[in-house]
Amino acid sequence: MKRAIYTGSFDPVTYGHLDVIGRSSRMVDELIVAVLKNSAKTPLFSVEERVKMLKEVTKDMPNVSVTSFEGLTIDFADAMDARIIVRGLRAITDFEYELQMAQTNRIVNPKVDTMFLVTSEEYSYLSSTILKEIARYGGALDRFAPPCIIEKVKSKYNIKGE
Ligand code: COD
Repeated sequence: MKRAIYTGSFDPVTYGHLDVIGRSSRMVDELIVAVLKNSAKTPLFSVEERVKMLKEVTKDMPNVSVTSFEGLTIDFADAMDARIIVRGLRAITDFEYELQMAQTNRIVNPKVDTMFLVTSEEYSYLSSTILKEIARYGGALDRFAPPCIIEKVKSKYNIKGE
């Protein structure tokens, strides 16, 4: 049984995340998508809201489950009996942090490997932060996330639907 975890803030989930979820879920038997609790960042959505949104957008992916976790990613991988940590790489700016994290995690637990998926070209610019920034200024969001997510972002910012 090949089980992987894909962790992140997902505040909120974007088409970039969904692309990584779709592609990696086809490589493994089971993919656990997990929202980190108590991240240093101040989130727009609560952990529960983010889990709910992820569940909604992955409901047609039978081998994908969604949960939340606290603490270190590597400990969560161990607790889930997963041997693969999935991460997405957008630009060279992601690389330094991701390399450091992957190497540290392998020192802590050599049984777990990090698998990097290079972003699809159309999502290389995309992050939850960019989405929220555009939302704040009332820009069009339809290329960034599924309609059900955009609706929730708009209601957080009190933006009326078109
Ligand atoms: N295309 C491809 N990949 C993407 C895209 C995109 N457009 N957008 C995001 N991604 C990838 C990111 O590169 C990342 O791999 C993943 O999706 C999640 O992204 P985010 O932005 O939602 O979440 P992050 O990166 O802010 O969250 C990272 C954690 C908070 C989960 C991370 O810091 C972590 O694991 N922390 C736990 C503590 C820990 O174990 N620390 C490590 C010490 S070595």
